[in-house]
Amino acid sequence: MDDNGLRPLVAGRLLGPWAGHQARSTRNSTRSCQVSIKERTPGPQTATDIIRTGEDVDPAETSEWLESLQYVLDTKGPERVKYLLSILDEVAYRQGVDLPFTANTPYVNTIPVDKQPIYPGNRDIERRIKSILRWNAMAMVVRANRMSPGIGGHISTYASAATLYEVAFHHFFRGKSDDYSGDQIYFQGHASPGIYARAFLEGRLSEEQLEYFRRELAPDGGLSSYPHPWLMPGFWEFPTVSMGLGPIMAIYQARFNKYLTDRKLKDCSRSHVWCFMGDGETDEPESLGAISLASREKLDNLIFVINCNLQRLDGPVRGNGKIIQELEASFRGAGWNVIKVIWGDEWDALLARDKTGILVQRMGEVVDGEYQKYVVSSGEYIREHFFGVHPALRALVAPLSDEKIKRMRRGGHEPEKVYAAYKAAVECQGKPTVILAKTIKGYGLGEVGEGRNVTHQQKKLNEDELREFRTRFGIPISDEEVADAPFYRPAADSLEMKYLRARREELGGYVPGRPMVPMPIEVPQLAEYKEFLESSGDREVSTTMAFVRFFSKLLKDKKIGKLIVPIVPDESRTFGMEALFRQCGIYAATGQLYEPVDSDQLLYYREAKDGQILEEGITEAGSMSSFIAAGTAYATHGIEMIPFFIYYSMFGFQRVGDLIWAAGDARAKGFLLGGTAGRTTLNGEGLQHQDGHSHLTAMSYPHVRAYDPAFSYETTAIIMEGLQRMYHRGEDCIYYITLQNENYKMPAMPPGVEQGIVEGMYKLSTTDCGPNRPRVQLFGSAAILREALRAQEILAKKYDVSSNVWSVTSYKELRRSAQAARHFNLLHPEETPRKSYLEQVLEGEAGPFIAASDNVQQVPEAIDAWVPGGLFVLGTDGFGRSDTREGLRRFFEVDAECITVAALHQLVPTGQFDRAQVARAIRDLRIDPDKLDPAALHEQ
Ligand SMILES: Cc1ncc(C[n+]2csc(CCOP(=O)(O)OP(=O)(O)O)c2C)c(N)n1
Ligand SMILES: [Mg+2]
Repeated sequence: MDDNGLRPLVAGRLLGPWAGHQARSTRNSTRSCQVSIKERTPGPQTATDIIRTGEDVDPAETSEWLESLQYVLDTKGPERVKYLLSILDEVAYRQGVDLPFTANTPYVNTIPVDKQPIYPGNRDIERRIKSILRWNAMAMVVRANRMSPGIGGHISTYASAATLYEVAFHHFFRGKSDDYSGDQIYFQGHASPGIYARAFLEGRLSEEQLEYFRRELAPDGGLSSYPHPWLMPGFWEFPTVSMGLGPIMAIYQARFNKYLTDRKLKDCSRSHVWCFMGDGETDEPESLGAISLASREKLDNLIFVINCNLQRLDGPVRGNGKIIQELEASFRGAGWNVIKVIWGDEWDALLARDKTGILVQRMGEVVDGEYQKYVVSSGEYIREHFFGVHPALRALVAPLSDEKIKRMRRGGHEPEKVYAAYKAAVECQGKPTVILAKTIKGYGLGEVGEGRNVTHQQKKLNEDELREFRTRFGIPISDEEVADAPFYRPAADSLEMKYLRARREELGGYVPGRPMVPMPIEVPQLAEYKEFLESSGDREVSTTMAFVRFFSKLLKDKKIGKLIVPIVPDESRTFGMEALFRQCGIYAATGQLYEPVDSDQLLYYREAKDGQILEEGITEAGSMSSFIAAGTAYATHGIEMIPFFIYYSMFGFQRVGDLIWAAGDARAKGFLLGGTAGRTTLNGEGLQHQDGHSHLTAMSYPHVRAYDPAFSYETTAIIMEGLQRMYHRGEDCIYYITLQNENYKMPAMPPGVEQGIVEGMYKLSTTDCGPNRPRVQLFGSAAILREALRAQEILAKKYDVSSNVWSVTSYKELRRSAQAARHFNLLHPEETPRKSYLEQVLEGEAGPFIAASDNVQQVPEAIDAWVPGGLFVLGTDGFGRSDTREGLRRFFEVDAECITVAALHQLVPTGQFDRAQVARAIRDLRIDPDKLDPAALHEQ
């Protein structure tokens, strides 16, 4: 034997059974968190025992190879085997042996039974607690649906995940205590009844609250259907039920924890981020879309627990395949530590007895649809269909009764296995961990739901079914009472309750929980930023440029500068923000490991461990997830952070609208800056970029204050007000501010307009053409405000028409305050009617009123009901086009000439202008009366 222990190996040939799995995987993974070959193949006792049922053209030679492998394993250990296999792999590869790549390991538990740690809890008490939780969670849904049929709810999700949660509740989840933020836990939305059931036992929720599950409008309030910090502010931390958002938010939460630690703002190094999700949920692109970020950033504070019950709503997740293997390959390929928890301990004995590996092979070849079928089948069926395919397998279970075969559990229902996986996950260093736990959907529901395709929707149990459930889980409820499905809570001094409380005390308190401690911080005053309220003189700048200059000063602000989190998805240069790279640095957990190509320049691409900017790359979804993590840091970590997420406005509400909605659910705070906004202002980019509808979408987001400012002083006043409102007064809302890239001279802020800017509108300019001349009111926003001002001139000079031009900064704010007043007046007919800001400022102003916007017409139309005589609106409905700004504004009919015509047109019904005069104006202003309707899809 030579030094490498290679003697018995036949040169140039590779080991059959492991070549694909082990050798390749060694090449593709780092050392930490690895499990040895022996650990990963619990079936055969030794390598030489293995039987290949496939073709083996030279069994004697195979044996020789296996013997040598076994020899090295026994004498030098697994590390040596790994090394040798990797060398063999490489040599073969270089000589053109094309080994099929697989990131998979065999379909068995990653942690073998002999590596399982001793379970630290009292299994018996924990089982009793879990049974009570199962009962109460089920009863909550059943009772709610008896009280109001159709109210909904889910039983089977929690039923399959109860062990996964309970092991974590008793032994892992850390509560928030003192200065320690605890763990951040993303609970799977549909498992909420189980989490409520636990809070009930813990005494955090009352029986009445449980009674009113999904009845939040009940007199004393009920429980929200799913995790929702806005509706249950002290309880839930993270909204998760829009599938896929939990996983991506969790990844960026874990990264944000590292960011806070690296910037020395808060030590989050003891926190873990746990994300529980369904296997069906992994089909959402957001679920797996950011997993490579997690490994790239070495997020060893992140643990995904995927409940692989093999079912989603309609049926199997992968009937013809294996979701666990598929996910294993994706996560291992992305560099995660993957722990499979597939089989319960009854299977360990079988695996130990199987000297040939045929059981592992069979486990691997059966598809998920078949495994699901076994759940609803008898032991006899399983014996025939699973074990019956090979005499060796059949022999393996010959001593077992059908009943025993039927009761062999899956790993996700076995606390020891789950505990082992969690322990390995929290101890893992240098990479994130995913636990793939195999379970049964609707576990414990018996014939009504366990493993059935309809189980997701199951909400009703009849008396017999309730009795069976009660008996199976040993709930002390009598036969007389059981039909009522009453809630059950053991006495406060019972063993169960004492144990439950003691475990949580030990782990730092109850979870979930979201403390609501107001933390007003001092923010700068507008007066400190007055240079941004002044005229730009002869300099033509855009609102984007003005914002960036202002932002750069804000980042240096003594009071809040370091709390700001600038977030950009690869658009800094688009917005002229590259100077910030140098000023603040780009966050990089590793620091900068290379000399940047522009290092000789002043504004070089500076990455740093304490960098402030989150340069996310091209992912608006990831950026938004960072925004949420930063914007909720006040609740999660007790520290106010101020995110500014700057992006192409087209790729905001339309692209990641669900995440913006989740930010509201999560009560996030901060600023969204929609750059390059306006359908005609971003002119050359064409239809994929020109946003003329984000303000329409924003209109429907309850927590968003949306502004479309025209001038630097407006933007500045809005942001300063936002800082006051969110960070000093403690309101949770999000400011959405659109920025444009058209350069023009910025005027100085006129006196007395501050309130109007934040409330939504103010009168900017007036012309007076004489006492008997008609007067029109022109509303303009953002860059189109200047078209309204030009129209004012045309109207005065060419048509002797007086006008007022109003800058409308926010139709949404105007509408909201008008709605609030109307709501009060509707229900208080005998009281003095309230007047909204909009009604107050328009009081005494005579129409006609004309609005022009770079957004769709529906945006200004939002206030139509409150404008005396109604509002005639010009907007940019339809697909964008590439052309000059002038061309586009004429095409969409929002330029000064079109505004002029609209104004004259509106004077016809008042008798102050006639139709012929309008027709003449159309000719004079060179508007083609037969031009295309910009919103038409096809030429008419
Ligand atoms: C984005 C989104 N699409 C659809 C749904 C509706 N939905 C709720 S649960 C569910 C099936 C869940 O299956 P899985 O993720 O496997 O969870 P399980 O209940 O099996 O644990 C679906 C489709 C949703 N909540 N969110
Ligand atoms: Mg599922």
